[in-house]
Amino acid sequence: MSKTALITGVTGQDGAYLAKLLLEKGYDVHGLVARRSSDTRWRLRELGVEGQISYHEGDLADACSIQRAVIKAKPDEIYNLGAQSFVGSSWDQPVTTAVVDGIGVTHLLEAIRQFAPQTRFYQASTSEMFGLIQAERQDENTPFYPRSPYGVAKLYGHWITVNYRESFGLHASSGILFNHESPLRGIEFVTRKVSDAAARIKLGKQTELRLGNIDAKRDWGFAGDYVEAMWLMLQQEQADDYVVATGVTTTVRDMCKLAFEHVGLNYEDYVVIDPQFFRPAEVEVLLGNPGKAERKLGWTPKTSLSTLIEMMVEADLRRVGKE
Ligand code: NAP
Ligand code: G4F
Repeated sequence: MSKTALITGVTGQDGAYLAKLLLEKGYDVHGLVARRSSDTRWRLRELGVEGQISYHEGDLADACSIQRAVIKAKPDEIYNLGAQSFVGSSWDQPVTTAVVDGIGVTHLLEAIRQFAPQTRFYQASTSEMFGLIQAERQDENTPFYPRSPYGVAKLYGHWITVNYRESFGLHASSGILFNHESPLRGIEFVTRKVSDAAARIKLGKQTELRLGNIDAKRDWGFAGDYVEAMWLMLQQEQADDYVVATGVTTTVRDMCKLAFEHVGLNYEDYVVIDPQFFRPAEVEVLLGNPGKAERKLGWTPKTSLSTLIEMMVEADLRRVGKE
């Protein structure tokens, strides 16, 4: 019998890649979709899976809609990927971020506890919880120190997941994922902002790229690799928490260099530092230790940063070329 999965955030970057992976594995895939005034399913169309998913209208802030989706979909597995996921916006919308990224997790866990206690649960936790890092390489035992309303909200989501596992025996796992990117990444995130700008500048459609703190360092991987780790977590007998990362950290500056070199340009000729893109409190460096995911899940990242950036720039060259 095929399994059923419910994905919140199915229209996002990770939701689209995960939906594709689960469909390839023979799952019946359901997606929670929030009501919006314009189309949000473009990523699902890009991956050719839009018509293969059953959609449930709902919002993580609305407990009734979450309960209804869980009762109707009857999922074996729930992947909670829905979130206000842009760190920068979390200072402008701190309460929405807390409700959706924090309380929204409890809405799901309560629905599972009351109506579907055998359902396995994945929570999309984040390396942003490490924030002001307390160890050079962050793993599952590193203390947290979030630096944004987003990080604080996600920390609540992480601990309520651990708490419901320990309190009620739910199969609830928290994946502490470091930054992961793809051609489907939102344009507001720095890798995609850079790949899009490199393509536009190359094609004569833009003249400069305005960025904030280019000395910040991130551990960047490919989203297509990371959704595999999410699935693996829910296939384990015991629920647990896992860091998913590449173990390599790179500055925004060097990532720009890779993108611009790919189109034969020097980033220094185009990047302008603009104070509006600096954050009230910065996470200067993130570097994950994925040893536990490697040992227990048999998961390793397959895509290097240079391959990932090339993939993103090539996709943006094709897209911008058609505009
Ligand atoms: P994303 O592209 O921004 O997607 C977020 C998804 O959440 C979208 O489908 C969005 O729907 C949905 N959403 C937003 N508010 C909602 C609400 N109130 N109710 C229901 N759904 C809502 O994010 P992503 O990069 O795929 O990330 C997936 C998850 O992993 C997020 O929880 C993120 O915080 C977490 N995470 C991401 C990374 C990373 O590097 N990508 C790393 C660690 C953790 P619309 O399309 O309608 O806006
Ligand atoms: O691409 P970013 O906006 O991603 P950030 O803040 O690391 O968050 C992403 O990864 C988290 C995992 O660690 C996720 F939880 C979260 O949902 C999201 O997916 O910024 C990366 C770095 C930051 O240090 C930022 O200050 O790039 C720096 N940066 C420099 N100039 C910029 C810019 N970031 C953006 N978005 N735009 C700039 O112009």
